Amino acid sequence: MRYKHTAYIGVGSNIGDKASNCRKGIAAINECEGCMVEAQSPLYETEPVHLECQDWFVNGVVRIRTDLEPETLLARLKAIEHAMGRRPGGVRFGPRTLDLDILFYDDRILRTILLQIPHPRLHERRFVLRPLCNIAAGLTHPVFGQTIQSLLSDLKDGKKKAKLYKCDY
Ligand code: PH2
Ligand code: MG
Ligand code: MG
Repeated sequence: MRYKHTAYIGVGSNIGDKASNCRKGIAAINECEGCMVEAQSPLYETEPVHLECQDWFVNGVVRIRTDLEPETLLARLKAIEHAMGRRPGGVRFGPRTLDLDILFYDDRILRTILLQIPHPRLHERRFVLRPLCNIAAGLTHPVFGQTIQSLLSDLKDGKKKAKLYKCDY
């Protein structure tokens, strides 16, 4: 295998042409030196969570193979967000042109100020678990010891909506 590590990246946008922003973000990850996109979920239109008074998002998830260590990968993802017009200092949980979050990196558990892996809120987010289930239903969360399928079934989010984005099928 060319690349040693497997990571899952959450992709989201709720400003401008959201689906196009997500697709451009995914293409840019694949073009990164030391990364290749191995699998891609469909895109979903998702109800905003945490900060509800904003536009719906388009969300998806990709599985990548990479030689980059998590901190380097994070820096590359931030550079892609920046190139797509995102600037630091926006409202927490607020609108964004492109959001690229590391969800898992192998079965590593990392808790630093800069980076938390697995992503600390992924298990409570339908907009992550729903697309993740398309490409990694049997993956076990290294902290909770539950599969993605099981976390999705247990979700208590008041049935926040995540519906397939119309152009994907
Ligand atoms: N991202 C957030 C906050 N809320 N809601 C949805 N549906 N999708 C997101 O990607 C999202 C969100 C902060 O990163
Ligand atoms: Mg995010
Ligand atoms: Mg982010």
